[in-house]
Amino acid sequence: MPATDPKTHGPKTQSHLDLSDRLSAHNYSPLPVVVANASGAWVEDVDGRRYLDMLSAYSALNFGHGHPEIVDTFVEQARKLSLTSRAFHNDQFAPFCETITRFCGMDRVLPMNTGAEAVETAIKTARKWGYKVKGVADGQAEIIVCEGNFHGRTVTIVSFSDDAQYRDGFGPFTPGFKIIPYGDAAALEQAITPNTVGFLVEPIQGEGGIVVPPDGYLKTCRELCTKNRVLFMADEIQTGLGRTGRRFACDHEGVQPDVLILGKALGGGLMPVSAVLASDEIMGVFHPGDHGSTFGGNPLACAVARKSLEVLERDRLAERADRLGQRFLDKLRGLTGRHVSEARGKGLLIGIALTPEAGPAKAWCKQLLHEGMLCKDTVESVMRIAPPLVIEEMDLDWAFERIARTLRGERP
Ligand code: IF1
Repeated sequence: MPATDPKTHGPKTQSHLDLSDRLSAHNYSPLPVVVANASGAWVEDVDGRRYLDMLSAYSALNFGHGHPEIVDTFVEQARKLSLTSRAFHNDQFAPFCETITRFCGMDRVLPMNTGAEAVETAIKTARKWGYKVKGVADGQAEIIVCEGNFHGRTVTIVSFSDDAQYRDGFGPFTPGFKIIPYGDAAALEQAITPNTVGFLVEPIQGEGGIVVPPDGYLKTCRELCTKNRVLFMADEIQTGLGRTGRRFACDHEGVQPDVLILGKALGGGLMPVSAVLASDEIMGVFHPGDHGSTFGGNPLACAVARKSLEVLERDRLAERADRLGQRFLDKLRGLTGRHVSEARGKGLLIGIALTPEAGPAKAWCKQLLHEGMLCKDTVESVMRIAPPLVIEEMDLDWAFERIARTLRGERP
């Protein structure tokens, strides 16, 4: 039970904390703020206190809270038609497929809902392609993944996590995965065997601590995959859709994946929408009944995702993330010293790595909550900064002032 802190806890906040503590599973330990409404980059809690959202639901809110046009699309579509299941066609599905395949430069899309489902779909795609097209012997397919990966929470996905907590108590696990160091293309070359069907990678590791791999890494991995007939599978669930200052983080190196995995912001901040995209040859392995989802490709999701992609392109949000992110990162780099060892990232996906003297990042995030800013620790010693891409430049300046003042002060 978190202690009452009148500095952060208004009276209504405390009763929400008490009730959820008593009635919900304790699989999270959120900062003590209870958000009640929001607009753009700002949120308000149940006691009327305002905070700048510098996490944006881990990039799911690239468009900010309550983007007016996306909300209009959502409400209009909800009134017209929300769900058919894939037993029938719906009139939003084909236009969605057209928009997203064009946007991604891919032949075909397979829509799902959450990120983990899309990753599972990509794994199934690679395995089936391995058996049916590459000719791997039944049951022998291998997929290579990286140390420090985060791809979701299903049993199969935690099977190849190297974070002990994500796995503890959840076995037996799914076999068929090989873990290699992140950022090391030579390790990929060594790990590939004739049974390797795919290489699954985050172009920048999010949960790993905003880890940017060395320049040229993705390009070299892409070449190794092509040479060895291994599918290059990019998990752009967090890094995609403008977040890193490009359409996709792979664009920084001109890399086109074989299998592209999207989620989070694809739902416009309103609902879970995810998707896997690939070529005719690869997606062609799926036949009716092989795979699916009750809600995948529903008309509400299709309308919202399509509008979100339109807004992203029209409002040039990737360029905006590039410009605002570079400026913000430059300023953060000026804080390097007693408490900050490094500021890193691309676009508006930024990590502030703290020194041992600074202690745990979570305490600093709590301190910034007092200052009216929402952000989140990742790994023990890194603060994650990922505001909505629509954030105003003056709001970023406001955030920088608070971050600078806090990190120059005493350890909380
Ligand atoms: C939570 C992290 C971020 C992801 C990548 C797949 C998924 C995620 C690259 C699964 C999800 C989440 C889940 C969220 C916290 C958040 C997170 F800290 F856990 F690692 F963003 F960095 N691939 N990331 O980042 O997508 O099934 O959740 O829709 O609370 O677990 P999902």
